[in-house]
Amino acid sequence: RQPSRIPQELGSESSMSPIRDQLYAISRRKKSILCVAADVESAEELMSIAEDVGPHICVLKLHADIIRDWATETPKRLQEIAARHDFLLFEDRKFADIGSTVVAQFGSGTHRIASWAHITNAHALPGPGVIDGLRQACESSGRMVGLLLVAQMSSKGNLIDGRYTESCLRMARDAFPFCIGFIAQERMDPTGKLFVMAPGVQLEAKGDGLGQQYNTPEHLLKEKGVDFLIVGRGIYAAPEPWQGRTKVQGTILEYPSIEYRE
Ligand code: 5FU
Repeated sequence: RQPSRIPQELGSESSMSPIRDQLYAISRRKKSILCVAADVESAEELMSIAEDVGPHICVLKLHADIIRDWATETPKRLQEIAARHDFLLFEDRKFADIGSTVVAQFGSGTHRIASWAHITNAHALPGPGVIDGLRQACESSGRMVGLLLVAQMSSKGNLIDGRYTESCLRMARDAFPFCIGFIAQERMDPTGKLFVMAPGVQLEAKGDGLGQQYNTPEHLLKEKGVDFLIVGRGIYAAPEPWQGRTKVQGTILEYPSIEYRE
């Protein structure tokens, strides 16, 4: 079985971004382009989803600020599960402030994201200072985190237009290899150096009544050329016939298999 869509263009740039190399290596090993969004409110639920989907995913995406009982050991437990099941941790923080503020938001506070996340993301709106601040926080913490810029959103009526998206592409190129890709709805960088993770994915394209818009995996991968899919409720809140752990496992099998051809 050959992966059909995993980015191949590592070339001479391969060693420039260890996080990106790690992500691609996991993707190849596990034959998966799946990132599961675990938007649950307790640490136990988060761990349970991480254990269930772990064997099938390359990335677990979370919003640490949703977890009501986040504790010092929560990231350690996540890191242990991530290491055991071979996936990366993506904190979907969407930083969007001036450089000096994001230094503190990234490195300090309750969540100390820079100390445990492999990947995080930011809006490009404040300008390159947001990237510089995040990079500085990484340098201070002594660990490199991969940054994704939010170049497009899946939500209805969002204010991002083509010009903004183009500016994101330029900012991301300037910030490579710290910036390794985008949150977007279509392929951004023709060279493939910067990859795209697309949220707003379900097997049936509909919405959620709060502005979320879904596309099918086929559409995003084949028509839009994205590299990785982010699936949340389509997996952990899938309807019958799956229940509990089996629900997650049963659903998840539908996603990675879409990516691969014999
Ligand atoms: F940047 C974005 C975006 O444009 N759309 C999103 O849906 C991020 N997201 C996140 O992806 C959102 O915060 C959720 O964590 C996840 C989608 O979850 P769903 O349950 O698959 O709708």
